[in-house]
Amino acid sequence: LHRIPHPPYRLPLLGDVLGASRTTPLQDSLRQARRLGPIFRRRAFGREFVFVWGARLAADMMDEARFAKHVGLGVANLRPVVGDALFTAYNHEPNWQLAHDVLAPGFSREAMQAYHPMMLDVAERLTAHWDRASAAGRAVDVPGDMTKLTLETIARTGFGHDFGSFERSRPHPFVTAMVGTLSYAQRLNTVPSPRLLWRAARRNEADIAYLNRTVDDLVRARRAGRSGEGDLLDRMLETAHPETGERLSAQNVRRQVITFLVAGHETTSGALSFALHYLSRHPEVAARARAEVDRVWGDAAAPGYDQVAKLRYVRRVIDESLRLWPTAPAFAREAREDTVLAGEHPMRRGAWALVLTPMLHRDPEVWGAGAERFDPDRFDAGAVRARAPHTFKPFGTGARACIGRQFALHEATLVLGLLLRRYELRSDPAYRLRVTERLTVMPEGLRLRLGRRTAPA
Ligand code: MNH
Repeated sequence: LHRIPHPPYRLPLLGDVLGASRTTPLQDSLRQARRLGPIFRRRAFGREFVFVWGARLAADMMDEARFAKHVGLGVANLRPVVGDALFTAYNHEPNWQLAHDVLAPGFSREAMQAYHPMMLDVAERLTAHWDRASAAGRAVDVPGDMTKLTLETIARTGFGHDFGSFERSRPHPFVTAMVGTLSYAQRLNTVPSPRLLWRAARRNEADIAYLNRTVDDLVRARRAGRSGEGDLLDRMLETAHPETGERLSAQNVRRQVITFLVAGHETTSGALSFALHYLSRHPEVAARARAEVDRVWGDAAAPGYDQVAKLRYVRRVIDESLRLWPTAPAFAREAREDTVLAGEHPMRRGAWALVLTPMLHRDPEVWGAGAERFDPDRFDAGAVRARAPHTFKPFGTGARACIGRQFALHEATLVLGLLLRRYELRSDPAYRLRVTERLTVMPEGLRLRLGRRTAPA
């Protein structure tokens, strides 16, 4: 450990005060990373964390034989809400494998094809909303509207539920409770004792109770009413494990539903928002993407599943946005046994480090000196083949990688395709990208003006 660099000015308790901020711990870590190099440690509020971002070191941590997901920090703080559901389960908990095997078919290609018309339906509620804004010459609130879209998409495809987000001027109370409980989890990391947050803790209890109540209503409605035609909730309630015949318990279903509603929308919303920001700032990229949409979709009233899969360049725009701003910006890995990281840093069994993906995705040894530049061509097939493995990890890695990856990518590609086909995106020249952090990242205050395109759709 003593060989791992750390910032100067160490004060007890307050940690590395220089540059430490409650609201932007991630961006502070990115600054430290640039000063301290590919592996560094940082005290924050009484605890010490090791960060890894150099491509060679990070790739070694992706070795599933020696490393596994570590449930710590922000993830562990969510356990009072979602316990052993997929995202927060410890590796050894039996409900992880059970839920993974039962739910994985809900993310197969066949399942995506079944979700596609529902995704399209929700996306059309967004364009109806944006049509009104563009007709009135009003700027749209990009992160706000993307969050409405992605929440409605996962609620509809996963659980046959409608939060009515587009019909509300304020966020649905479920979203408020969810944001409340996520920020509380993050704040817990920044104080020496949770007792300092007693007032917030009481609010948090109320938020959790509201989340639970919403989900219980949803399950009750499903049990009383029609089937969801094989959606995630049907799977959770009806499907037995293919080998053991075991089913998810009622308590576990509640935890999974909250997990999917949360994990299934914040990150995708951020990814779409960053992509729209970059598209608005790179008209040549937007023009190329739009030309692809026009070519592949023609004047089809509604694109089919395959027509979305064929938008290769739009997909590269999303990949490149996720490179610069992976919206779940870090994940933790722990040593399964005593080992030596990259032949240099001895680690005891259970020792862990955070992989700082926004920095891994900017390592000049992989991405070159212009790594900060937005350039979707980094993801054309030849460039991807030429790159070392484990250098692009927005969805995590190994057995505990994101189960919703294809879902998120299909949804984001479909929505960007629809928006590019329909609107010109006009950015406010005065806007400078500011990134807000909860457990996920989002372009703060991003607003765009829209021009309606007349041709061809
Ligand atoms: Mn998702 C795990 C990023 C969309 C559901 N997700 C992860 C992890 C990352 C991640 C990183 C691994 C975390 C860790 O190692 O601790 N997820 C994303 C991003 C997007 C995303 C960047 C969108 C863009 N995720 C989605 C969607 C869903 C979803 C959409 C659901 C529909 N994710 C999950 C679940 C897990 C996960 C569930 C936990 C999987 C497991 O541990 O088995």
